[in-house]
Amino acid sequence: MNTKLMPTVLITGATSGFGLATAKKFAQHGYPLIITGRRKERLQKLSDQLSPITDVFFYQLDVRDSEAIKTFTQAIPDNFKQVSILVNNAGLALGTESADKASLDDWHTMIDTNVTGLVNVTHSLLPILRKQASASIINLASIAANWSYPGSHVYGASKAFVAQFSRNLRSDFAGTGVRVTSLEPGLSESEFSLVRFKGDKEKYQQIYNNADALQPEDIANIIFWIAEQPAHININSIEVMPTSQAWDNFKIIKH
Ligand code: NDP
Ligand code: 8X3
Repeated sequence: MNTKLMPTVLITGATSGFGLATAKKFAQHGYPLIITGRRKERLQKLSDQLSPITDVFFYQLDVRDSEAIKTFTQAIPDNFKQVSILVNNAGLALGTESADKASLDDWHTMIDTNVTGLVNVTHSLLPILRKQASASIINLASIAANWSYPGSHVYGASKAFVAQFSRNLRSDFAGTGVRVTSLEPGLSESEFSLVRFKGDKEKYQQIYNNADALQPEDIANIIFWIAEQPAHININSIEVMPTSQAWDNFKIIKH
């Protein structure tokens, strides 16, 4: 197929959940893809699956490693160099204990991945994105960026960084071809909670059981819709929840 005129989409964390569904969505519409993540065998499998319908370049990448990201950016083959859509999706939450019981290592891992990792990738890709007539950066924040809940501490704070970083990038690039969106989903069914509960399948299943949670394909559709808007439209932010979820009442602890 002739993909010359299609902008390349770069997705971080394409081995699971939102990233995987987003890769499939853009592939169905013929966009050339760069898919990244730490689990190489999953990248290989996805690449094999999508290569019959679009051009795919996969690269094993840990977003926390700024040197590896520089090497990666230089390794992008010429026919994928016109990256116009960056989906900064790689991220994770670890633990739901209250702050005093949380692990400092977990806090560092969330900050290193959700904050430093996203910044690493963005900084490395900006020179390419700025060269495009029109480009989109779609950052995965969360409802946890906007609303607090017990056990969210560093996770929610890391996503608040993503939301504010997105607004600040908007300020820098207003009037240029670069658009920026903060996407802020609520409860969504993916490996996210399996990672958060450190492999505890029972807790993982309890979260999603009978919850009618958002599905990765729902988020992929929204990401695709954002990217497909005409160049003069910037979707600044979208907060999206399953119908089954709403803001909690402000609780009062009576003595
Ligand atoms: P998944 O756990 O299913 O997917 C997370 C992806 O991030 C995986 O592909 C994983 O790949 C990748 N990833 C994690 N750490 C790293 C790293 N250090 N370097 C590179 N890639 C990494 O979760 P979701 O799809 O649900 O989550 C995607 C994003 O959406 C995250 O940023 C999450 O915080 C956010 N989000 C999720 C919500 C939910 O309820 N599910 C709601 C709101 C936001 P690999 O392990 O192969 O590296
Ligand atoms: C994930 C959504 O509500 O688990 O970002 O924090 S929530």
